[in-house]
Amino acid sequence: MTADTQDLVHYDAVVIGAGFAGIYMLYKLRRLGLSAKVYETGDDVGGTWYWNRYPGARCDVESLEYCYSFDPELAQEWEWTERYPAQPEILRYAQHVAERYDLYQDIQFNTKVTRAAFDDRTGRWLVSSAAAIDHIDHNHAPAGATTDLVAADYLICAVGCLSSSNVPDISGIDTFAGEVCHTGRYPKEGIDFAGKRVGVIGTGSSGIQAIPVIAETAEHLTVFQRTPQYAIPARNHPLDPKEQAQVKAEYRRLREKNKAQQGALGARFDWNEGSVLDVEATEAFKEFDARWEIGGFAFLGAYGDIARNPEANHVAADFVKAKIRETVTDPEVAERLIPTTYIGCKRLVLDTDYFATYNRDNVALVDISENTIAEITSRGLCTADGTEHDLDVIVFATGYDAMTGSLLRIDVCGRGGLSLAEQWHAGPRTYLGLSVPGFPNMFTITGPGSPSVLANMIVCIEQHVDWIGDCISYMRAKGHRHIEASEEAAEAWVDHVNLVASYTLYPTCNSWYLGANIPGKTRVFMPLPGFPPYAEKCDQVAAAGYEGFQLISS
Ligand code: N01
Repeated sequence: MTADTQDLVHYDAVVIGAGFAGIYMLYKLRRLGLSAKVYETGDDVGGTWYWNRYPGARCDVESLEYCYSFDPELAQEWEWTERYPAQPEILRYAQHVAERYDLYQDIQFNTKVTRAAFDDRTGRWLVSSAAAIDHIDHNHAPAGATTDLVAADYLICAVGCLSSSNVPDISGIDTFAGEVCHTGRYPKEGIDFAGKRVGVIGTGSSGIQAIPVIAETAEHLTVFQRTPQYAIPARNHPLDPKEQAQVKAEYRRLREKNKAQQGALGARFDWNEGSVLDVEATEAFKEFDARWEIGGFAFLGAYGDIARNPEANHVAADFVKAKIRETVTDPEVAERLIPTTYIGCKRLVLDTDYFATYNRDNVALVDISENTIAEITSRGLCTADGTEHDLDVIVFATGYDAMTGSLLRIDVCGRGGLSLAEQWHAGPRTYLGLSVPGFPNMFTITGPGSPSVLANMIVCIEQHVDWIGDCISYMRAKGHRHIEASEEAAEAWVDHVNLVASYTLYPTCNSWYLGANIPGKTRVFMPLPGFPPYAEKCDQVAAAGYEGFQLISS
């Protein structure tokens, strides 16, 4: 970057992304009296909940827990309508927050940050941005279309863990005559499936939510499944105002209790510590049945060793397999839907009528685990055995280049021109998931190495934003100009994350937690299991004068 940086507009902080992390960060920076600019690719706030407009999109964390807690008045005034919030309601909530705290004025929409480089000469970040183009894979900004260059003391990446959509490179995709979309980049105007032959590729959380809804209107739906998934009924329902009032009467206590849970959620359910192996199978099945009726992640709280012990995991998995066989009337289809991985090893999915959807006459399941998709033609999709599936619409529910994709698609360069891609060539290396060695004054909200996707994202976001805010205040009070994680601290942190993960069954399957869904991506377990010890560690680091960081005053 050769611009004369003295002439550039300067902000104390630039924030990338106006999702839940970005807008709370902006609020926090304002409260600290700092100038800030937020860049956002979409044309409104909401982040992942702005883009994920696919039919059936709904959060798998309960509404009363999937919201901010930083302002008790906000928490009391917002009324949720359902147990689990649907995408439009979450988006309205994000918009409400942005309006309530007058945040819109500092957010530049329809703008993609293309490059962020630390300028060794001035000790500031130089941030380039361009007009965003709307495209199925719009993570790629148009080359050379830089429209804006600003300078900032702090670069705060609030880019989201699941924002960089993964569209598989299937030959012929551009020749398809029908409509194509990705669930994470779903068109605002929606898609009318009535009278159409629809193909859905992918059976993760997004596919499993979309499939039953699309099946209701499509003439025919073909589901292309590479790996079967475990799903537990969500048991969504309208929220009883009395129940909501009761929860809100003790809201602070509930939110604090949540923070003491491993996943920072579900404080209203019992999370048993006991082993499923200490009880008779009939008793275990009774407990699982009760939790199946409650719905949601309460299922995983039945016993403490499901996520850790293979034998214990089998008991829980067998229960769900029995439910699938009970629900799906065609035994051959049921067997194709039975997962072979450990339950919970990939993120457990909460569903509404997913397995029952395969009993409909207009729904077919195609196993593409071995008979892979060979090509997409103008008429549809062709599998390796030569079978042609004629389609009018193809929905990619193929997930994300998770946790690192959104950051690496920006050309981020630290001290001495070190690129983030180089720094992370063997997998993401952060200290606390908050900071990267070689990248002074850059913070990553819910970055790799923090609990993030293994916990309630909103709780994780608030904890990170509060920590970053405190850190900046500390630096200003002490006259420090730069903060940077040390190589040793990051090294030790990556080892710690891997060690903690190794006590669980998470690393045993090909999940996006490991980057296994993206061809060529280095396989490293990225999130850290366990919110409470993590938050405690962050507090300890701060209390010890930001141990593991180098603080530089000039
Ligand atoms: O993505 P996924 P998602 N050819 O990666 C398949 C959160 N979320 O968007 O398992 C064929 O889970 C892939 O197959 P396989 C939540 O954290 C939350 O569904 O890799 N198939 C898989 O079946 C979730 O975990 C909510 O073998 C291909 C599917 O596509 C995360 O987002 C709702 C393929 C992708 O599943 C991601 O969920 C939605 C290929 N080349 C999402 N590539 C809620 O809150 C991938 N697949 C409820």
